[in-house]
Amino acid sequence: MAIPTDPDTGEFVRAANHFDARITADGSSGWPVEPGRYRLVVSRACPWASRGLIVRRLLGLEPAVSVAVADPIQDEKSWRFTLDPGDVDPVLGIKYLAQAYHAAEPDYTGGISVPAVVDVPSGKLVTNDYPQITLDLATEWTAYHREGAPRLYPEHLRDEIDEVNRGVHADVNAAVYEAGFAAKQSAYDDAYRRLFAKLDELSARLEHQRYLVGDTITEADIRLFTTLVRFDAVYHGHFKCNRHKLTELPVLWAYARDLFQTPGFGDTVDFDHIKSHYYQVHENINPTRIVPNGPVLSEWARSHGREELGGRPFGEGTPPGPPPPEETLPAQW
Ligand SMILES: N[C@@H](CCC(=O)N[C@@H](CS)C(=O)NCC(=O)O)C(=O)O
Repeated sequence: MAIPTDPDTGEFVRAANHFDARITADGSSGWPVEPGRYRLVVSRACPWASRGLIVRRLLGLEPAVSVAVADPIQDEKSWRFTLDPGDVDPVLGIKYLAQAYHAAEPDYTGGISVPAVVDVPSGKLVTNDYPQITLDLATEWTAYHREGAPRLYPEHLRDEIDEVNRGVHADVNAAVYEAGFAAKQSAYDDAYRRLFAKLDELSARLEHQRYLVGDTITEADIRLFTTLVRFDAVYHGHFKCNRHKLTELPVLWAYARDLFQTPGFGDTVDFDHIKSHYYQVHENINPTRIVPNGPVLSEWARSHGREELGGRPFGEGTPPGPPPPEETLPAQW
């Protein structure tokens, strides 16, 4: 996979999300909320797509929004459904996610990215606008949330969640990629510095409070979690984010384990998909495509002790039940 970088600065250039339609409860966008109508296409390797998997589980949206899981290894036509019988997604009837992009816009020549929400009847891509996808699952799909679903983006906390998310996006979620894909030392140095400064700041914030905003799980925790859970497996080595491992940052490590052990988080994580994607797809930074054997994953099950900080993970609500059988992942250690 070619990694676009700025020739002058050596900085990684992230493509914009081109399809940004919204699915709304009142249907005013032209895409009404409707159970069974949309398919969320993800890779379990991808941190941006994994937000959607977690939110869907926490909110109990599995019966309303189905999921297609792409092969973690893209080929030259990008994401493909080679994990499914006949290499075809059984609901959309396509081999490549690109077919949904081209059904929406035949002349589209941009990147084919996950997460992507596809309209099942027409086969057209509706949106790949990942920050909005999860917010809309939390706020537009409320009629189909399970009983006891948490409020992941409550109105009275939105300003604070948005502010935390801005910093986490720039200096954590995106910064690991900017370090890993930098083509010049200065670009790498800058991303590395911002990343670890932000992780230090987040460690201080989370030392005495269980969650990032308020005393319950919110969208902010989900966005931080998807980078932390990949940290030692891929970002520390492959992306050279190696001042410390997550396991050497006691507060963030306990925070990440706490979330991992919360139903809806760890049960969406597939470390095999994560490792095989990063190490095999980014051939420019790992030309041998060898996938490392470590790290030891059973540590994720270790107790975290953060119950002592109080907090109510689901607020007035309750944890979700186990994932549906067809989405249950094999034991990973
Ligand atoms: N669509 C977003 C973020 C999602 C994203 O980067 N997904 C990755 C996988 S982690 C992907 O699908 N990359 C393939 C591509 O953009 O062509 C973006 O363009 O920045």
